[in-house]
Amino acid sequence: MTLKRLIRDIRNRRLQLTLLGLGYVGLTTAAIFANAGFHVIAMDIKPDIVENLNKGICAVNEPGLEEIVSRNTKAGRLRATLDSGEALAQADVVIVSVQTPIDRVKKPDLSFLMKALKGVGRKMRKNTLVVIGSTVPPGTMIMRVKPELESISSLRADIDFYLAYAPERIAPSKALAEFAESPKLVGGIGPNSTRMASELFRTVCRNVLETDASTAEVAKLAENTFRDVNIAFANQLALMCEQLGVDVTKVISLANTHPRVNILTPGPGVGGPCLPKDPYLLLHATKLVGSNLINTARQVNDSMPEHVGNLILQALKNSGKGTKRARIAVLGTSYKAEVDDSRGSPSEPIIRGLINKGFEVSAYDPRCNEAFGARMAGSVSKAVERSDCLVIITPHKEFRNLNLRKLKALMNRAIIIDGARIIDPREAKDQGFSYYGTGFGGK
Ligand code: SAJ
Repeated sequence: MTLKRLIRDIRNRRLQLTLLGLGYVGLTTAAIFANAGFHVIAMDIKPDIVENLNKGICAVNEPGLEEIVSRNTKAGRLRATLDSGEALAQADVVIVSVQTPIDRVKKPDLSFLMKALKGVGRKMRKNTLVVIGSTVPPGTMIMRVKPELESISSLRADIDFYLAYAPERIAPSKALAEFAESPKLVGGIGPNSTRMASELFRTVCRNVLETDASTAEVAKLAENTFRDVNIAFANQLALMCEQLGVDVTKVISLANTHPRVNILTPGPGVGGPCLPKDPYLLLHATKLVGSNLINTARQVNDSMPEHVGNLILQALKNSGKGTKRARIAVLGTSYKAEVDDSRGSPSEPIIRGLINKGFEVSAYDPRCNEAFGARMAGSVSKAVERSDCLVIITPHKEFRNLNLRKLKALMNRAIIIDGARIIDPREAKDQGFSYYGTGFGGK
């Protein structure tokens, strides 16, 4: 089959697409390609995810996704299986979207990816297009993926089969719109691979940016690492503002009026599946000499939950009644606003730290069922009932307009620790609260 014919088949949706890994990114990708008219078989090792998808039920809570999943499973364009052999048997295109976590010593763990590649290599035929969507450390495509697939299949990359890296940049809760609208990086292992993969993504993305696989690997990691470093700067500034007696939110909003300055938002810590991990994937591939901005930024961001814990202790001591048998109400356990995902959430170390100190902790989150060992409350009011201190971690919309007067009446002590900085300090004080917040050095 010539390159031209393959491209024609992509445009006519005449290819069978197999997706390996049905996490939040994989599931979104599978549903979007099926919706564009491709026949998609998706494979995952988790039986509940596979079973649900075949019933048209979506395992992740993403606005609009379930409707697409349900429509396309009914139409017969999307189905899931536990059997990778079956999923790969007829595949013309394979997209690999398995997890690439870091281990306890922050080293990349590529075992899921390498296992998936073994299966792909065995079943691959001439002209198959293989796309790696998982975030990977620089050099992985050239040094690990290409040799693995070539040696198992005895086919040559960019000649007998096509191989490209196409990292995902979508943000939870806006995944469908971002998949279509945000520029898609596509980096082939050679020119033919870039061409094929970019044709594929042009069927579902408005704007495809072509590059080579190694550049795309670094670019993907540079994005999230830049965000992490920028947030670390904001957090460091917050800690300094507390000592300097000024409010970091005012400082940042003034500094950001400069047309070329964009400081991100300080908070109780950086969580989620990407930012706490991707800087380590980037660092791992190189040997930096001297001071290391990226590691330092990680340390600053990782120190923020402890800082919130210290603000809580300080506030309880300052209240005159001490910390003994204190009851703490925590609002928010998801890692960021309006998502139900608690992976890496700063609430975890904060809540566990409080429990370890012998405090009684209740938690409420309108989206997320995780309580990290705290008593799960059903509402803000239930969480704060008889508490000594209200701690706000996740800036969910629901927490932005709290009725402070009502909450104060329910609480034992009127203390607010605003980790997420969403309460107006003036209003809290007017309602009789002692107010503490990340980067709030004001009076
Ligand atoms: N955070 C701050 N201050 C900020 C922004 C975020 O403290 O100014 C914290 C959040 O509260 C959260 C963590 O950082 O705990 C991560 O938040 P994030 O908004 O950067 O979002 P993620 O982890 O959901 O990242 C995704 C990324 N997607 C992928 O890598 C697949 C990323 O590429 C996007 O840039 C990002 O969403 C986005 O822009 O929303």
